[in-house]
Amino acid sequence: MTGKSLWFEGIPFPSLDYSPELLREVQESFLVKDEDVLLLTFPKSGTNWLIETVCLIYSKGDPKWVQSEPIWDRSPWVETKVGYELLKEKEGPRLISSHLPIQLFPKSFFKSKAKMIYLIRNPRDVFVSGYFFWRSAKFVKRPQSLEQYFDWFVEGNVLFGSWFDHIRGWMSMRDKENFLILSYEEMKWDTRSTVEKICRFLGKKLEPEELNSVLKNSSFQAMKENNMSNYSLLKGQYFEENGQLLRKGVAGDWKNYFTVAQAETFDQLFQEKMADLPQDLFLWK
Ligand code: PPS
Repeated sequence: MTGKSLWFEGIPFPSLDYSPELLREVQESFLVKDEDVLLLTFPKSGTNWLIETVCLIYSKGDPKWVQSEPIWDRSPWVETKVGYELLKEKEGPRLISSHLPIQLFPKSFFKSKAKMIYLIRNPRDVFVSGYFFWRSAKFVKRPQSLEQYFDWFVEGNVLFGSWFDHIRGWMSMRDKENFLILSYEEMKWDTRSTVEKICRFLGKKLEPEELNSVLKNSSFQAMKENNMSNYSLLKGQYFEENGQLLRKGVAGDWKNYFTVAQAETFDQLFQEKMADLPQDLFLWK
């Protein structure tokens, strides 16, 4: 059975583990603490890679933690019922994941000193990754074809809303010192430097062998083989057997799927919606 979306404030959410009451409570009442670290993305931007990397930085490259606790418990999703309950109970500095657009994010964050990392990915690759992922999910309205999903995506009628609005909203934070913007593409092209950048931002110092271990254990292959990180534990209840979180893990896969007409439509839309933002935010160009 495939699910329907849950609509809240004009944004579609997954139907399972989300509710309008909870989304309102998260926004109004969830208390972000100064020592929390928040990992923010539009879905399919490389969130789990970022989470795994940060967990490994916290454990100084020791893979025990990432190999023994599911990724959604290590850095719970604040907007889900399960994640919200877990976070309220957690002591000490917390890692918190979220796909929420800025206007629905916990208000307390904006008065806190908590650090946030926002990861951007080429929306064309976000689109392709999402298409294949949601086709195997049981809790969303599934796209029937790439063409159909393309129309949904450009209209912003996909989970967590318009990619363009999500980015624009969060980019308003870009000059704040507790806000770090990274891109999936820079993580791919120079993973080591990106991990070093994250360490500097979080005030963490790693020895060279610890850094090597972070890189090794957060690699695509290591994550694909790690049952605590590859979502295989969710197969059956949430996903079909063929569902894969770690599908290809490359930059530029959209070129294998877009028609010339779709590429032109997308370029034009991007130009219309994003021209006034600094273009060096978009490293895939
Ligand atoms: S979700 O469901 O929104 O949380 O998905 P998310 O984790 O944001 O994005 C999934 C895509 O990230 C890729 N991925 C990686 N790429 C490179 N290296 C590593 N270690 C890695 N881990 C996850 C994953 O393969 C998805 O991209 P696609 O293009 O579908 O392969």
